[in-house]
Amino acid sequence: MFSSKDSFKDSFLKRLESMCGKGFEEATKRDQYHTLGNMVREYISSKWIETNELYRSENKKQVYYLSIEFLLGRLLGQNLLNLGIKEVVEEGLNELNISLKEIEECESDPALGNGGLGRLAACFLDSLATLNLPGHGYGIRYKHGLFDQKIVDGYQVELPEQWLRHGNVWEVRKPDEAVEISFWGRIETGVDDGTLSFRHVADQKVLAVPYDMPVVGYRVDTVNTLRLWNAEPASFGPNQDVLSYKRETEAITDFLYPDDTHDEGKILRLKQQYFLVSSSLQSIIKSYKKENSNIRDLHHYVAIHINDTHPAMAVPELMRILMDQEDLSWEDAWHITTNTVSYTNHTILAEALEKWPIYLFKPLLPRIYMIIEEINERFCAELWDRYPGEWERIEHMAIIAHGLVKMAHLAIVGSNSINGVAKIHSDILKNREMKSFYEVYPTKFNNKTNGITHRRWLLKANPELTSLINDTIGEDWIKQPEKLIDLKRHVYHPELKERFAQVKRKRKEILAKKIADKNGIQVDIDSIFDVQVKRLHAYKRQLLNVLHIMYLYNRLKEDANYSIQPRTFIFGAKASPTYYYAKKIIKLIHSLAEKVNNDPRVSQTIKVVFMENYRVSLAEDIFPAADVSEQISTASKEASGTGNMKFMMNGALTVGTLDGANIEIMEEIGEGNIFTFGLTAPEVLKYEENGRYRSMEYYHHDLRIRQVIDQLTNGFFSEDEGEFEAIADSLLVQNDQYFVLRDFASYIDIQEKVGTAYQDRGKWLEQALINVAHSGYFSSDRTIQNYADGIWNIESIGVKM
Ligand code: GL7
Repeated sequence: MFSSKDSFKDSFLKRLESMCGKGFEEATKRDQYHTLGNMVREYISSKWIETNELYRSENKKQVYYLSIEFLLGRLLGQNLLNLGIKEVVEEGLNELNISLKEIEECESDPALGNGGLGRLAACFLDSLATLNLPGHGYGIRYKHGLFDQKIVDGYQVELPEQWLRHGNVWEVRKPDEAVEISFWGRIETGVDDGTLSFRHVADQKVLAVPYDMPVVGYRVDTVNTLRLWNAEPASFGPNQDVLSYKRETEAITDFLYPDDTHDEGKILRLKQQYFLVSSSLQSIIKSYKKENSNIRDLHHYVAIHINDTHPAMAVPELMRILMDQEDLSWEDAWHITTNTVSYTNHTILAEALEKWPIYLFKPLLPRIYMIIEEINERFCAELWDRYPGEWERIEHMAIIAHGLVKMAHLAIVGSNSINGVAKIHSDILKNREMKSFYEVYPTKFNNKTNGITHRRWLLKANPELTSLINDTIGEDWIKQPEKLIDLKRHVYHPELKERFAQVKRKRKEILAKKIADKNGIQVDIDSIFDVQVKRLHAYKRQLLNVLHIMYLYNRLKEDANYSIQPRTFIFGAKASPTYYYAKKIIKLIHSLAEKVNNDPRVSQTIKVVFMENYRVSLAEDIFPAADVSEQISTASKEASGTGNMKFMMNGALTVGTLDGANIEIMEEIGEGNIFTFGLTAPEVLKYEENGRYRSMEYYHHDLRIRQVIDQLTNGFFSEDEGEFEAIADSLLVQNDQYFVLRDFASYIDIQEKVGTAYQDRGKWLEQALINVAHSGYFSSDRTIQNYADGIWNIESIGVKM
């Protein structure tokens, strides 16, 4: 049906009629979307079946990537591109007077993740399939993904997201592969044939029903699987409160927790975690046993990766299955478990390290708790042998202590590999945060610097730049992104620079139109598009960006001769609904935008735009249009960042601290092609240790700082002078935890350099192209190959149709 545009048109029209029961004329855009989506799904299915059969027959090692989030973004466009049928479809639709782009916009943007961590998981799936690696995702089919953000009078309001409202063409429900999960109840211990046995009784059962989604590799026949679990009632008993049981079970998969990096200490979250882990492991073991008779070989055929600590219960759950169901001894089960499980740490923020109170954990998951206790006792005994008498050290490293279960400790002790997500982050793990564990397990720790899929963030998001690259260096880079470096030989060619400038301009126009439509703000295409898009968090320091804009406003107001390169400051960010400070920052950006954009003179030089409801599909419009990428977290706090890579790949120059992957970006492109500023990580960590930082001194000694901070509370922005008091307090009363004032002067300086640099157009374009040329290293294909070789020990399996 996709072999030529005529046969496509034919099938499309027939299918539209049979599916929607309407003629072509009456069909809506959504009908067209559903028709096309179904055709593509059907086209995928033969490859999907073939891939699964091949994996079964080859019986080689496979990896299962467990993640509480997969931030997929829309799939139609990406699938068409990966399948190599986008052109046929687009041309066929054009002849029917239908725009593919408009059809694509009918697809909801599945937001089953909060930010970087969830999006990383989605990029990894794309790379696994493209590299023909046998690797599958396991996650949760949240009925409501991350909330939709509405801005009302400058305030964020959250609305439930409804991605499933019109169905999901990509998923296949597999009720026959449902499994049961047990919560609550108690454990009865008995003796069977002389060995201890454990029976979970009086438990509440929940049914986990899988919905499988195909993960299509780019121009290969591999189609892997993303399995998302849905919670349903298992069975109804005679004396049961049917309604409350139904409500309680379904609640498990109703909502994605809208917290980014914070650990949400809710029992429902704990239920979600065990639900994901238990259903996934049961399903993995079932399919393993179909092909393999000896459970003792599991780790030779199966790798289980836990994405952060949310699925850390994979360790005790695998132990439970191996001991209670497969009758293995503790020692054998432990050997298999620790050789199967590997773990990625994504943050060192203390508030994000999950710790569960025993009083919640133990009643909900009695058998899992027992097993964790035993793991803990054995681990502490080993520590005692190694460090006799060092109680404090052992208490500090224990998995259970002070009434809490520490999930990171469980993950470290129970897995064979622990990796950070950028060099600096992995070093901080080894030398500081997890130092004591690194001493005990030096060989387990390693680094895997994050990556992004260039297929979404360049090919799909920026077809204009893609064509330009193809015209310049051919198409090999698409399969081998490191070959983007070939572009470097050409960056001084005036013609390439000119064409790149045109591409950028076109993409700025597209974004400017969106801004005009949505925000009613006219922005200047010739201004620098200076962008900060990411979750709203104190450590990411949107506030530093805001204070700089306030400073510019003041200068422009006070000095009629002050002249700078015009700039459009663009923000996009969701704040966790309960994060008071973050929501105030959103309000502050809006108040600032109001002031700046409505000032007849200042607005000719600078503008401020907040783009509502930042999400994957909006990001695809923003990255290609950016000139400047703001990566200004307090050094040591952003584990890696991945937005930084997406900007770079689209030819934006970075203004950044020496944090996370910014450092590796600088190493790749050279110090002359990035604008770095601010404290380094060792400097921040030293301040934190010695407690010598006094933000008040900066307030008193720097007039620019004093002016902007005073403006937060003197009625400059708002009749309600208390509106931004919490922000001012964070900087002064609470001594500025994230060193905003400490880095302020250096940020102002570097921003001035950015403005000047932009005026040397030729050089700027070269630098932008150098960024693109070096971005191949940050393809998630490189990252995934590193995981495959260094952690999972899996090989690619060529799928031949
Ligand atoms: C994060 C980190 O904050 C971010 O720096 C990193 O790029 C990402 C993927 O590794 O993981 N950790 C985390 O808890 N969230 C992230 O985005 C939510």
